[in-house]
Amino acid sequence: MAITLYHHPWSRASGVVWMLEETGVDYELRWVDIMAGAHKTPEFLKLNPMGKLPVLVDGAALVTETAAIGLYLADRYAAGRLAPALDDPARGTYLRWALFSPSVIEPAAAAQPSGGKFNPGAVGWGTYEAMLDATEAAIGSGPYLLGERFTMADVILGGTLRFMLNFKMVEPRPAFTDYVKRLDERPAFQRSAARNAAVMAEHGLKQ
Ligand SMILES: N[C@@H](CCC(=O)N[C@@H](CS)C(=O)NCC(=O)O)C(=O)O
Repeated sequence: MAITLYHHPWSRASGVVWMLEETGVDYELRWVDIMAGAHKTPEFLKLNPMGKLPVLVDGAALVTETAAIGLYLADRYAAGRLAPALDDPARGTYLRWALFSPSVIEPAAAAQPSGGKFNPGAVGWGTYEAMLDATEAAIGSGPYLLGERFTMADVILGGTLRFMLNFKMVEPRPAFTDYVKRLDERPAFQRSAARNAAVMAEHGLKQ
């Protein structure tokens, strides 16, 4: 049975298409018309009580939260390739940066416009500047977060950075733009972009 991704191309589900393409599994996209509120219906709320995309269903497994979906796919279908093995010391670095994305990069960037009124010692994301510096240090000289080795952590963190650079939510440091440019060249990313574009065209959405 194919994996089903509840999808809208303007949502984080578009990044999950990249995860699926990197993983190399069969999948189908289920259109969720978020502009018409289809993600707030009782049926959808049974899948994700947050009323948010993405949602991935794989047989009896139901996964929400973009980073969790990436980690699930890599462990389940690409262990040792997109996810370091359980006994590989690189797994610590892998998990660290995969989870840094939703727990530090996203909230720090979202909190920034409010003028940093939070106590950096109490909130998990510290400060916007510390987040930028730590992200830059994680990328280092690259090409990927684990050096020469590309993993799902790059899809998770790189996907967040791409989105935030596009919407000017993080400053365009050369380390960030060069890293995202490298990721954009990956054939799996290009296939995902084409698939998302095809859904947009099918539903008459602006690219
Ligand atoms: N923490 C969630 C966030 C999901 C999320 O905010 N999804 C947005 C689209 S990118 C959404 O469905 N928004 C519609 C809404 O909240 O009404 C994740 O990482 O997957």
